[in-house]
Amino acid sequence: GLLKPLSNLDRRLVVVSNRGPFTLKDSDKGTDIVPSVSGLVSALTPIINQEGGAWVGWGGRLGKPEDVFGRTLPITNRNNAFFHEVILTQEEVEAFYEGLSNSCLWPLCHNFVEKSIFDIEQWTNYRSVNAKYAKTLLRKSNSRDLIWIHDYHLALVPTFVRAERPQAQLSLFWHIPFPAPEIFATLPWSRELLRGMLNCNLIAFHTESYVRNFLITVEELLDAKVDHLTGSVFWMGRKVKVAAFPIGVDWKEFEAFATKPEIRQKAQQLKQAAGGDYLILGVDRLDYTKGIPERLKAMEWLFENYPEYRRKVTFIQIAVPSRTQVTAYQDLRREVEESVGRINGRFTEDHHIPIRYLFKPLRKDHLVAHYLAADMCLVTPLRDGLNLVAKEYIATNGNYSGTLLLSPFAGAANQLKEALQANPYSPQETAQKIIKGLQMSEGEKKRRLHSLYKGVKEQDITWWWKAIKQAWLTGSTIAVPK
Ligand code: ADQ
Repeated sequence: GLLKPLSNLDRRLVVVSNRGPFTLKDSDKGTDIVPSVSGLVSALTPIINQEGGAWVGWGGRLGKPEDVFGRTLPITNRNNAFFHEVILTQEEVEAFYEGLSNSCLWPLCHNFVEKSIFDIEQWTNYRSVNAKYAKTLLRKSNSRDLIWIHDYHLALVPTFVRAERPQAQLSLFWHIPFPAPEIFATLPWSRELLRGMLNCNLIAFHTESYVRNFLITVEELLDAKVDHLTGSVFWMGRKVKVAAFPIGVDWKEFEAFATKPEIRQKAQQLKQAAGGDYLILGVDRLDYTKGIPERLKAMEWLFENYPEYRRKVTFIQIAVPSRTQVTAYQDLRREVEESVGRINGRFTEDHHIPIRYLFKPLRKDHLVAHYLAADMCLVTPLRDGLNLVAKEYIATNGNYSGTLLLSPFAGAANQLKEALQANPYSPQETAQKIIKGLQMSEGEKKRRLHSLYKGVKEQDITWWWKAIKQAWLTGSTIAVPK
């Protein structure tokens, strides 16, 4: 029947995501356990800490096909939340993770159809790895638990769980864009994947436009009955709720970092070392969706056409190594490094180096020091589910100053309306908006920043989970604060 209001009593939260909160590494001396670094892990950790429960995910260790379950580790020191490690084989990492997830679904959902590799063996492997996660999940949860599945890696998990446990409470959060139906339809296994998602009770995306795309896609490809007004799909005798909940950040954490004297001092040192009058920053995983080569072209165009800025502007690009086994990412790295070399070769003057480039992850306090030091942050992806860097930059600088230049193709642009916008496909437009931002009056900068800061604080990570939980337990959404 239709979704009835659920009681939250005794319902434990069980999270499942591709990577878990810890990465394990075996050596002669034993097993090293370190926290995993990703936007998803930073978002879910405070939630599981507060709610308690369980988290199923891969811990980075490889095994033989018969090794399904790994270790169980406490997440908190209150003994109320545990990580259950999934073991993958080398072949599974290549076919399921690097292959179908990151070389097929990732580019497809970001509208890079020409980059998508469609390989039936990888799809078969994706299905069996999803069954493997479901097996661990079924063993580590019971039918009263709230099972919260994350991202495009695990779209078939609901199918395997629903088959064993018809009454299960399942919700999926899709962290990347959901493309238009004609793009999604190019996936040879589009229908099986959609049926997998529809085994959930609640499917959540970052924006209304992804919700719209999803609803039209299930109508067109599955002939499902859809109510667009309430965001419901009627499927197999169940009502599936589909809604938008843009993820937020733990702004208090960034604000706390930003007030620390040693971090403020570090920020000052960074600014001084960069030289010139203005420091501009980009922070991304090195991914072709993030528009890094396009951003560099904009900087090159700026230095070429506005020579008066050559010694005044320094641009720091921090790129986190990502998916380094995938060819498209290796090609991108070469392209970026070649551009940085070319631009610095052309425009270095009197020892002022215009582009600084870091290819490594940063500690959070150093990352925040960079956010603090930057007069402007360029978040100019070609396509992005949401983009947390934009919100982190605002959370860090909300009480100080800073200008955000945002791509309209980032999901965050729906909320961060007072940011300057530029089309990343146009280096000229991007360069002109950078200059506009640098020349903006202090009053206008402050007005825009305060309005952005208010939104980031209102729709933070706590709001995000509360809103999802509310929709999940009642089947209806709560109003998004304006
Ligand atoms: P990502 O594509 O990884 O996330 P993003 O949302 O920007 O993109 O999150 C990146 C995270 O990594 C941020 O929290 C940032 O602080 C951190 N980070 C970036 N550079 C770093 C560095 N050099 N060192 C350390 N940490 C660094 C996916 C989707 C996004 C969506 C998120 C969350 O692609 O669209 O916003 O999930 O749903």
